[in-house]
Amino acid sequence: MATPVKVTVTGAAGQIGYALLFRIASGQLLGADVPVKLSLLEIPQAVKAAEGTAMELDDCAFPLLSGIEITDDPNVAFDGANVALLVGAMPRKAGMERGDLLSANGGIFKPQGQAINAHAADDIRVLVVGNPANTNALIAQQNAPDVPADRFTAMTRLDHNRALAQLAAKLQVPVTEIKNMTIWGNHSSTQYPDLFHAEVGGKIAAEQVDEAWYKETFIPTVAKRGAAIIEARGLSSAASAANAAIDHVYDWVNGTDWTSVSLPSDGSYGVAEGIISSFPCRSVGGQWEIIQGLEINEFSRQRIDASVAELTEERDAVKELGLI
Ligand code: NAX
Repeated sequence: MATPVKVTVTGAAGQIGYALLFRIASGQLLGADVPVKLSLLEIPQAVKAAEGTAMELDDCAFPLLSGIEITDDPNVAFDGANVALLVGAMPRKAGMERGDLLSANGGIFKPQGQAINAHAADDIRVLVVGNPANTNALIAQQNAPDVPADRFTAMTRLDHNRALAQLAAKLQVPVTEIKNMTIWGNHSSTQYPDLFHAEVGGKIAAEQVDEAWYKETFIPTVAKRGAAIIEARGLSSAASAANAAIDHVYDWVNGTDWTSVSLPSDGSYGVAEGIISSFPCRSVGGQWEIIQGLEINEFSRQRIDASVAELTEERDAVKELGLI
């Protein structure tokens, strides 16, 4: 058997962790022939619950699962890690200011970035799911100066998949008919799902829906889908978030022509260099590349700029807090 790939999952005892771990262990994250070793990182109070999940993983007798480690120490969890899924985060509580939220998450993502820097394998790939995902990814990345910056990504794949589903339902086509969907900006309500480059049956999507539906229904529905799920389910998205994390890493490792990924900006499309913002990306040879040369019309420009402005504010706030 090949050497197992070490996959570290933080927040392993949470809802997304529960939906994610079984799919990783069954081979859906990396491929049906890739053995995996799981490392579950939790806070001390949740280690016992993570142990319970590990018992269930054992009980599945997954052929590809070569071992499970459970710890509350990031230095152990990230030791030799090849893939890190940073899911555990501090949620916004009622009355919490943005500064408090960023500061609480800095207390999580700064030491995790440092532990990744000190202990992870040379080929480490990081996906941040825990919110505010883009800025949490920035904090971790800035605290891991020895790791190439482009190994740090944040998840906008759930937004991307939501956009595919909404458009497919509107046009009554299978999701497989839709190509070149893009989410730009922050994983927040300012995100911009772009239909000017998406194609349905080979034709531009924006030309197949009326403008009012696009601007007043589609964009807010995609951007506020997380809140709608909470309203309906009483809990935030978990299985769909886990599914998006699987899609993101699978495509990163195995290649894809076009998807949405939040990664450190190189200044493409006028997005401030260094912030972790969502772009249209392809994956080639295990590396993300921003798809270049797209024309950005005035409407898209305004939307992208608004979301990027939010990200630069968050970056400035975490800088002020001494987190980066
Ligand atoms: P849960 O509250 O069910 O689980 C979070 C887990 O993280 C808990 O078990 C907690 O003990 C653990 N944790 C907290 N601090 C930790 C630390 N320092 N080290 C290790 N573990 C730690 O939340 P869940 O529903 O699983 O959501 C997890 C995160 O995903 C949240 O921040 C949530 O906002 C975010 N989401 C991001 C999405 C995205 O598209 N990027 C969508 C889904 C989700 O809302």
